[in-house]
Amino acid sequence: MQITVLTLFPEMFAPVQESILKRAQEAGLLQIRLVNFRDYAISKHKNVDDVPYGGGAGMLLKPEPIFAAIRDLPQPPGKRKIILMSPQGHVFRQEKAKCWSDLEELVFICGHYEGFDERIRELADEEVSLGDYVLTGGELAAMVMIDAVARLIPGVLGEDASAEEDSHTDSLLEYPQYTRPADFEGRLVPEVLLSGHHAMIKRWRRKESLRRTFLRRPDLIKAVTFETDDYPLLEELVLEHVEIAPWKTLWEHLCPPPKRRRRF
Ligand code: 4H4
Repeated sequence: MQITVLTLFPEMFAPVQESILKRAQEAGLLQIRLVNFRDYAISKHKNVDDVPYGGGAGMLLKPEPIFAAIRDLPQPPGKRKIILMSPQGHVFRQEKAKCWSDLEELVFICGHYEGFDERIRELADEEVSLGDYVLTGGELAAMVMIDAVARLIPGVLGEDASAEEDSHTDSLLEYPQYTRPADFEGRLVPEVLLSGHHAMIKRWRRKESLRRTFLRRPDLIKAVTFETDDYPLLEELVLEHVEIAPWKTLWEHLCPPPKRRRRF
């Protein structure tokens, strides 16, 4: 995958040139190209921002340098999406990372200052926000998204690891995980994980994923597709946690109230 970032601060992207993403680039699984759109500024002083028409605080990124930088990109080998980083975009989630990980090229336009001239939005296929807050620039948000997407590219996490069972895969949080020692200051690893009984381990992990999701993120339950084998686990969990309200979420999800027929 080719990832291109339009930014005024290419030096900020050192973190995505290290560790797993560095190895992915060395293996040819990923290319990260940084384009400083100040290089495309047309004025003598290389201005990339200006005051807003109509007055108001702050500066806006001018359209010319960004349009010129996008037009100067080589034609993509295949599917490409241009992403505008902005707090006004839809919020980035794991399923978006999965969708993007199949693309040939992703282009991130990183805003700065108080935002963009509105005409810049015409360039973007999508406008995406890291979350419901305003940052000083889109660079940190772009790095987070690059990391979340790149780790889903086959081969990037290496032979052993897999993104298949990550949290937010099928909307469930991941089950608790343990490694050696089996007894750490009296804190024991659950016996089932030491049993070698793969079916029981799988059952325990699914139940703990369900438990953790209900307790921490009942808002995710509505997106869960329950399997037949989940129902006995859910019964056990309800009996183990009679005090928690999210079961209402569950019942509404499993047995939605009948749609009221409109009489008039
Ligand atoms: C861009 C501020 C656009 C306001 C910016 C607007 C985020 C975010 C972010 C610096 C820049 C801010 N980028 N996710 N959250 N006027 N970027 O806060 O369009 O609202 O990605 S505006």
